[in-house]
Amino acid sequence: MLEKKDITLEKVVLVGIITQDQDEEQSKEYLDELEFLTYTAGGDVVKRFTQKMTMPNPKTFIGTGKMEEVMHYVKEHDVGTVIFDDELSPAQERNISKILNCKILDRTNLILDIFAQRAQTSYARTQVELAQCEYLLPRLKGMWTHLERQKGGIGMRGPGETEIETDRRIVRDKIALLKAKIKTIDKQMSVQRGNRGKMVRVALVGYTNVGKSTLMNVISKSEVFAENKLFATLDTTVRKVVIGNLPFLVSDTVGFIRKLPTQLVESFKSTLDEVREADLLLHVVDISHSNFEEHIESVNQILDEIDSKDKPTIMVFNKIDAYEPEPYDSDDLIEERTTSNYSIEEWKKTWMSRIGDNALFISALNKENMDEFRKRVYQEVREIHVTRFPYNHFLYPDVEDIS
Ligand SMILES: Nc1nc2c(ncn2[C@@H]2O[C@H](COP(=O)(O)OP(=O)(O)OP(=O)(O)O)[C@@H](O)[C@H]2O)c(=O)[nH]1
Ligand SMILES: [Mg+2]
Repeated sequence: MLEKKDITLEKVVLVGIITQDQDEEQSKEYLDELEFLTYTAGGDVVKRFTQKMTMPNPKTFIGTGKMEEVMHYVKEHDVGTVIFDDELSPAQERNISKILNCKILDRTNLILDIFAQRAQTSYARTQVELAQCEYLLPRLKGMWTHLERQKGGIGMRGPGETEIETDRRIVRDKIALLKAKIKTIDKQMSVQRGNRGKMVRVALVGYTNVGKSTLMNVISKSEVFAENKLFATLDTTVRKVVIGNLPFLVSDTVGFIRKLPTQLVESFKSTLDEVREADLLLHVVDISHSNFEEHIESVNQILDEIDSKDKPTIMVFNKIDAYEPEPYDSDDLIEERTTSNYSIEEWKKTWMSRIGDNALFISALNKENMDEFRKRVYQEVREIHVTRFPYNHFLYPDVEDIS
């Protein structure tokens, strides 16, 4: 059912709004991320439109005048897809689609599409398909029916294509079927997880593209796929890692993102079981990203949603090699110095100082500070390990003595 094919770059226009709780700078960062998502999905952003408004227009999301501007641009430049940064209601989507006469997607849609492209195993594909069906269900009526659906491309993968004209009931049946299929696989997976015995389980979590898979490869000498695109990893990989004689399991799993569609969190619940059942979380952060604090916040929110926010956690600030504070002119009396001008040393004195030795600063790419990382993880894992196997405590030396 899911299509997986390479598509040529299609022309895309992005639309976002600037509101009271989302100022211009934030809006720009969100659109930057949306552009990265679009690129990951195989699109080429040719223009962005933003509008300041107190609240979105219930009919067309942005105002009528702005919409006309977008319409002219789309016509003139032969744009195939317009992507909105926020979730559109089914009615908004219909209205806008009529005015612009091209494919209309929102952030959720785009993320679902990327997941559909990237799902490798039958399990991941089933989960994505379920999320797509759940997203589609309330939107079935009259969605894009006036458009040619044969074109394919971004947002056209998945159940929408064939079932659009048919009954909602068919989609509902399909949802039931997919859920049953997932349940069966879940059972097998939970048995597998059970077979791993009492070994300590560590999970890498974090925003997408922060370097989780790269770190996994460094510590486990495995070959997990890592690349500079969002959601490179969808399926969970579990590897045995040994530090100073002490074996434990590390899992690398799907990255999180701001406004991760709830349908996806729902259907990826079992993938996320790996996180839920972990003894220790390594929360990886890309400190070179200007928005990393917000990323931490989004990740914490999702951890909360899957009941995992109170687990022992080590914060791993990665990509220190790429961190560059914005230059600050100390003679400048107007512009105040902000956190964007901080060096890493200064950052360490902020809220980060409160996490104490549960904050590590590394570069997985250049293997910087990996010794410190290994030692800290060893210490933590050992502490959990000896509670389970008290009789072989002596096997594991103090952290100072491991090589
Ligand atoms: N400069 C720098 N780049 C890094 C570092 N670690 C990872 N990267 C790069 O960041 C990009 C993303 O790395 P991944 O390991 O795929 O990130 P991920 O967190 O697994 O991403 P998803 O699976 O997509 O969620 C790749 O291009 C890596 O080469 C680092 O320490 N420094
Ligand atoms: Mg990855």
